[in-house]
Amino acid sequence: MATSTSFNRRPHAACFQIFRPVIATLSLCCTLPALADEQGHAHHAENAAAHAPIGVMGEHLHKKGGWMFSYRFMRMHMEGNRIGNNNVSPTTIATTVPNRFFGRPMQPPTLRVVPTKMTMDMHMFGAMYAPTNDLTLMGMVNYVEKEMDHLTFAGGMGTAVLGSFTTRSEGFGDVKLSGLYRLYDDPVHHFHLNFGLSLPTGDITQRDQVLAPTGMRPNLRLPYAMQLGTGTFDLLPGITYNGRVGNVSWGAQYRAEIRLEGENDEGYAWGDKHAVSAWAAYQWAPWISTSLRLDAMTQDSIDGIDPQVVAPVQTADPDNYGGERVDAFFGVNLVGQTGALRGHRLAFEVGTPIFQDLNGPQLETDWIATVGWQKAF
Ligand SMILES: [Cu+2]
Repeated sequence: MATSTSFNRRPHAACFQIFRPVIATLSLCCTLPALADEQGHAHHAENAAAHAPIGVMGEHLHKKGGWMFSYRFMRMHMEGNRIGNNNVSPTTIATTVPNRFFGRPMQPPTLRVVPTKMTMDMHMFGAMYAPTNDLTLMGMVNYVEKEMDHLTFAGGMGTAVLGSFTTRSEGFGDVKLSGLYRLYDDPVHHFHLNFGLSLPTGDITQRDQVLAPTGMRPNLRLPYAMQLGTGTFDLLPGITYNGRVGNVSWGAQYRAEIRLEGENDEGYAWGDKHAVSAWAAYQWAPWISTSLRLDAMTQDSIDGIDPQVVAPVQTADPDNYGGERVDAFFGVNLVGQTGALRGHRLAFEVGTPIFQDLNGPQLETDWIATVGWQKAF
């Protein structure tokens, strides 16, 4: 007998939601050349190849006194589970993967609740200011919305499904403050250093109702993946390279997240993360460029444990976090050259993993999309 709590079956609707802004972007880009033609050559307006793909953060500096404001919307869609490189079904997880809390009251020997899908939406508001030609300061505030669907198997063993449920969390994430420092510049090559600090402003005590294998519906502290921040002060070091000759541009960036504390207030710390991105772009006209990007990242599992997160579900086990992933992205940058659109940058980038090796069982990433607007003053 199956019961269901606000279970959403709308993968295609979710897909469409993210492509709607993309379609809007494409229709806008059709109007841009007409505007550019009105005044012939557009002088001094920045062109499309002046920026890296929108999914790359902190990739450019500003001239002394320059300001920039930006808004980015990112959606990450995860569906299905992996252990290492291999796909694993909910039934296999529920009947074979040990529950680390087995032996405590009401805890079955294997995992009996299996996440099937997760979406994460992030609204990112950013500001940049350059006090000197060599230093640009950057601040970013995020608003995060998370949603995770689960299947609950009935009782302590067997393959009968009791029902499904969805947990949700939302709120402001961690505030990030960074400095970008110019290291080397010539007409083709540019290098700068990234150094940032992430402040633990995001809540890590979010709760929601779940469906337990017993049929009860307790309100519990949500597992790590559903919390809004890391809970620790994190160092965000990096180095960025940009190159350009004519209409061809390229770049690379190394970035890391290093936890500055051994554990947060709830007793754990996320694993350190290291990532490398490399991209190339071609500018078809001053108002449009398209890009390809590869991003490779590795992250450790969670260190420590939140004693309030105890449940027969993979996400409650700090060992089922981290792993390695390589994503491939396609991006478009549009920059208005004249009139009211002059200097406004609209960009999007969509990507999918080409390799995933996850400490699991863990939900696999299916696609990531970012749409953004930027305007410099
Ligand atoms: Cu900027």
